Amino acid sequence: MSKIAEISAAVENGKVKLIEDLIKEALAEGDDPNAILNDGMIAAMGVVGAKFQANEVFVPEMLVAAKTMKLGVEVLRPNLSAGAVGALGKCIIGTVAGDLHDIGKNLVALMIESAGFEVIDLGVDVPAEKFVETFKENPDTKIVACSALLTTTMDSMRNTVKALIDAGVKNTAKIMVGGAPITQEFCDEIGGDAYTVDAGAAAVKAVSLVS
Ligand code: B1M
Repeated sequence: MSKIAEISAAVENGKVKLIEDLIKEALAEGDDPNAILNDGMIAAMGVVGAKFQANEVFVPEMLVAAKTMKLGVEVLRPNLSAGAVGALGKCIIGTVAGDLHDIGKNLVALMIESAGFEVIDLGVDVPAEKFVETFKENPDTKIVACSALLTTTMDSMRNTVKALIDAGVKNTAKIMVGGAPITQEFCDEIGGDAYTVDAGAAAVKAVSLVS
């Protein structure tokens, strides 16, 4: 089994104690950090999701897989970051109200930070008012980024974008949206400035929006 396959299996099976060593070994053997992230860890979370849908695993297994993935991302973090932090301005990011998923949001935050932004991470389950309040406290913000992972929190994203637009955010900043159930059509419908499918694309888009 390749090291990346071992990493994938460790995330899928929630082997928190193994993940740090496995990633360090993979890096030492010359595996590409992006391949470790995408083909190893993110792919494993997809398998966990499919198994959850098929009632083969349940919330506790999803949680332990998520914990393993988060630790893995922390170990990989120095190998993924590159840019001069903060040079492109501020980006406020959060997972919208009612939604507790933060792995994808954390990856977007990491990539956007690596691209050169100062990231203000509001965490998960963030009320629309909190996004607006933080923007008012940081009027020099260039990007506000909202993540949602549940079809049931898409409405929450709609409310958040509306609150941001009503507060005049679009006069000086751009609103980015993303997450598994979000589409370009939905972004257009709710008035977002940009939708991207993954963290890498989000960082590229964020840079182009301020350039
Ligand atoms: Co939940 N969960 N979960 N879960 N969970 C999903 C999302 C689900 C698809 C699983 C499934 O049924 N197959 C399903 C949603 C179904 C739907 O709405 N259509 C689901 C469900 C139902 C639930 C609960 C309701 C389960 C329950 O309690 N019965 C519950 C809801 C809790 C809540 O939020 N209120 C729940 C809970 C949880 C845990 C807490 C146990 C845990 C989250 C832990 C954590 O995040 N700290 C969890 C997990 C781990 C998952 C899966 C298995 C993995 C999510 C993940 O981290 N993926 C997930 C299944 C799946 O995704 N296949 C699932 C890896 C991550 C890198 O991908 O987050 O998609 P993702 O991020 C991507 C892109 O979406 C994008 O970039 C990232 C990649 O680069 N992206 C953006 C994300 N945000 C972006 C923002 C952008 C741009 C791109 O611009 C701003």
